[in-house]
Amino acid sequence: MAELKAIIFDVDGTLAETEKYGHRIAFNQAFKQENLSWEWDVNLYGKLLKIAGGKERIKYYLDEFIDFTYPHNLDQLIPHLHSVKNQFYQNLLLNATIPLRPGVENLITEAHDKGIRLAIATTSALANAMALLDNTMGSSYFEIIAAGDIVEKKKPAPDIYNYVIEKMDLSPKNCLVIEDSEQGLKAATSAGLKTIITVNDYTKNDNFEEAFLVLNSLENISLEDLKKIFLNPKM
Ligand code: XBP
Ligand code: MG
Repeated sequence: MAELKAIIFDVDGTLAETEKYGHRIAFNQAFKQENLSWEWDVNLYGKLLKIAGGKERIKYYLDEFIDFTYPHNLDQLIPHLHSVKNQFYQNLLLNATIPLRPGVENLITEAHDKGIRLAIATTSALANAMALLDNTMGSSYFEIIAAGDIVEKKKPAPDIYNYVIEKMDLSPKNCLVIEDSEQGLKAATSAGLKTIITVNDYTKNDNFEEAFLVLNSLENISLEDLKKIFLNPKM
């Protein structure tokens, strides 16, 4: 039987409800500041979440949701908007902390204290992931924080998970992933990783057929529970 040696956490939607309380709001603040009439409401944002990555999401919106004539400087416009949005996001986290989801901090500290290796694999920009951690439990528990453009292809491609496993010199069979979305699940399972899903309002209707287990949250889930689940998901 493979031993559980490492847990790899997604960030947005898994550690905290950052899509709901942070990213969407920051995108809209950036559009407004840049005098764009775009407004992403909750329903539209749910659709846009199909594409991971802030820059990629803006491009998807322009391609599929509005009639937009591309300016000659689109290559600069999208990164510019994304960087304005990230400033708003980081300010928002400084001014009103988005709490970690129930059970997250307890599980991470317990796993860390008991020698389980921990990592982050996110499509968010590194500064955004750090802003969340710095404003909540800190980042020292994680051996690696793999984020954003560090790999060529974002989730649902497996690249970010392959990156973490390689850097930590781990075998996929010894790792467990905690994700919240179908795109994240695809990324992790394509990297050969067992994945537990904790759903949220944006992802509750996603297809999680390939998940090892689907939970509402990590509340009251101990490391011992996870170890048992890792060996036998039916327990
Ligand atoms: C979720 C994402 C991110 C955020 C926005 O990442 O897709 O793009 O919505 O963050 P994950 P950025 O679930 O993998 O943590 O604007 O920094 O990309
Ligand atoms: Mg996520």
